[in-house]
Amino acid sequence: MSRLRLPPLYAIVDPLDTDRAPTALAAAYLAGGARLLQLRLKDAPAPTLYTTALALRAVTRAMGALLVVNDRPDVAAAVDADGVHLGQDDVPVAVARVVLGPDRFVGVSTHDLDEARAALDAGADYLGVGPIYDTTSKAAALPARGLPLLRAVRALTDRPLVAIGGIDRDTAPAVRAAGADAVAMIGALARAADPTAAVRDVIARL
Ligand code: TZP
Ligand code: MG
Repeated sequence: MSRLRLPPLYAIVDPLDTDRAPTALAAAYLAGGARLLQLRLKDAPAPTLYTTALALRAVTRAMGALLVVNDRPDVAAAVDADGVHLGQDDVPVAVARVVLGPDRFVGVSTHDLDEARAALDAGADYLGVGPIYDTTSKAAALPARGLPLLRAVRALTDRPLVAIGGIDRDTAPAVRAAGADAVAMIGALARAADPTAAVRDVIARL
């Protein structure tokens, strides 16, 4: 695919322990100006993931926003998402490409320089880089890498980088300045008293 351009906020739709509905969070993020949503439902049965992804496809399309499905190329293809996000424990990039075809993008989570090099060699369209700061949003998250890892990966590639892990409205500008094309957030949005206002605020700072 031609070089991918990502909006500055990579808003991950994952309610964590908040009891908020994914569709409500998605609507709130879009209303605040988010133009890229990733659906991340780690514990949902496949039928729930699929129907939620379909609903998010409809609302993102209506707003001209990109939709990425976490973990599952099959679900991403089935709902005509724009891309998939793969972790180190998911299928290889080449397998996702077979499922998704040439026009959808594939992002890969990386946690050190070796993983970043491998993801680039495998042809990832963008790299996730983190955790930048400590986070409680991911089970068994690795220790925080800080901005040095982001700067080092930036020096390797001009492909888009998505920084993740403990980023909030206060730290987002520095993360961007260290080389991230986009900053990903889960908790800072899902736990906000007013998620729409939180998105608007972050985008204004970026
Ligand atoms: N991968 C690395 S850190 C992380 C993921 C999924 C969690 C990010 O969530 P938060 O709440 O923005 O720290
Ligand atoms: Mg995964």
